Amino acid sequence: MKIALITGITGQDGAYLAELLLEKGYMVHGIKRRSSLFNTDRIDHLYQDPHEENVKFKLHYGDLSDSTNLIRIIQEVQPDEIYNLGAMSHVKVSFDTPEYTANADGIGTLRLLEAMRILGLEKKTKIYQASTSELYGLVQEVPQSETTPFYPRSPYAVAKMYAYWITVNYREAYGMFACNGILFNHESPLRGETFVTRKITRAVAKIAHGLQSKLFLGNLDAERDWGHAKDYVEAMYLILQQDTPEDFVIATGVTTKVREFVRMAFAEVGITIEFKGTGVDEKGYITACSNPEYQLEIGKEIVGVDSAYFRPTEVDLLIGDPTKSKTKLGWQPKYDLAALVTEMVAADVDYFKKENLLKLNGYTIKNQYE
Ligand code: NDP
Ligand code: GDR
Repeated sequence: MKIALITGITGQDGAYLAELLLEKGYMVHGIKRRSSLFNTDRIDHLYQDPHEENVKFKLHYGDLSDSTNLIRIIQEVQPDEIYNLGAMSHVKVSFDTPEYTANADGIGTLRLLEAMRILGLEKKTKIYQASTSELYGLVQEVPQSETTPFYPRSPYAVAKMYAYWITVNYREAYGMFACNGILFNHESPLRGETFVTRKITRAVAKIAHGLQSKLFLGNLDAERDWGHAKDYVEAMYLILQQDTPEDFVIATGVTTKVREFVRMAFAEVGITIEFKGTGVDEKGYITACSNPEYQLEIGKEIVGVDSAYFRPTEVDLLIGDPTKSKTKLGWQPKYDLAALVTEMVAADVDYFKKENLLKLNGYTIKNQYE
């Protein structure tokens, strides 16, 4: 039985990857951070009582900023494969917490690689580094491939650039099976609530049910190559199953503006919206609503721009070239953007239908922060 260790197991990708590896018969260990509230919502369905026999899923408290903790966990687990998904992963927040981001996202990767060397595992254990299309930053060429130069545009991307190169360096210096997956944006119903796609799909569901009046966003012109997280964790697994360690771009090859994602998401619940104005004065209005269940007034302004969501430096256009991953890994995504939007909106509509029932019956519902 193969043994995997996943950092960031409580995140979107960690949850899908853990599920995939368990299906493949792995023993899955994950590192979770101590938190004052439970932070395991996404993986609770995988929990196994440690008192039972043949437990295949185990969580360990830890943090990428704590070397001794990482060494101890890796020593205990003796993993065949490490998937380093843990990170402060929000680009905008990285401008607020740049030092912490560098520590967790940049040096955290070094700590794992060094732990493997200290424990003499550099020939036994393979490691996957969660690299990102944010490395491309300011557009140098499109579509972006494994050979496109990097130009990071945020503390997050700069930290991830260190992690990318230290992974390459340890592969070359010590012959380690260390690989970067350069993943373009990937989303799902498990996506964190403050990333733009999930923020939009939640707002669509809440506005439809009368739980929110307006959605405020930042740059509506940004273009992203959006895929489904479920497809992307398959690629992570495949990258570590190759004969030689290499870096791969994982993307759909299709790019879409944020504004178009908003339109598609509202269309899922029968709401047609039209945008008027430019920059911070741009607004989205309801022009039609085909769903009689929703009491929405035609002409109502439901989308606005708030400059608080602008980034000091933005990444305008991402579109990946997945040729290498398709030919070498045989990777093929199952979802397109339309299917992704349908699944995300349906999940949020289902959730907020229930929240609305609670509200109608006099219960208070949770505050939502964006
Ligand atoms: P999430 O933000 O959903 O999950 C991040 C995970 O990292 C969480 O489990 C979080 O724990 C954990 N974490 C945060 N800080 C630390 C720390 N200091 N030590 C240990 N663990 C920590 O991210 P995704 O699942 O979306 O992404 C997974 C990885 O892939 C990240 O590294 C991200 O940067 C990268 N990436 C993501 C892409 C995407 O589109 N989703 C694209 C390209 C790269 P907690 O739950 O406690 O917060
Ligand atoms: P990104 O994802 O920065 O690409 O990083 P995010 O969804 O945060 O932003 C995508 C684009 O949408 C624009 N935008 C907004 N973004 C947010 N979060 N909130 C808003 O209100 C809003 N309005 C417009 C942004 O400016 C941006 O251009 C994600 C993360 O998962 C990273 O960890 C990962 O490395 C990259 O994807 C690939």
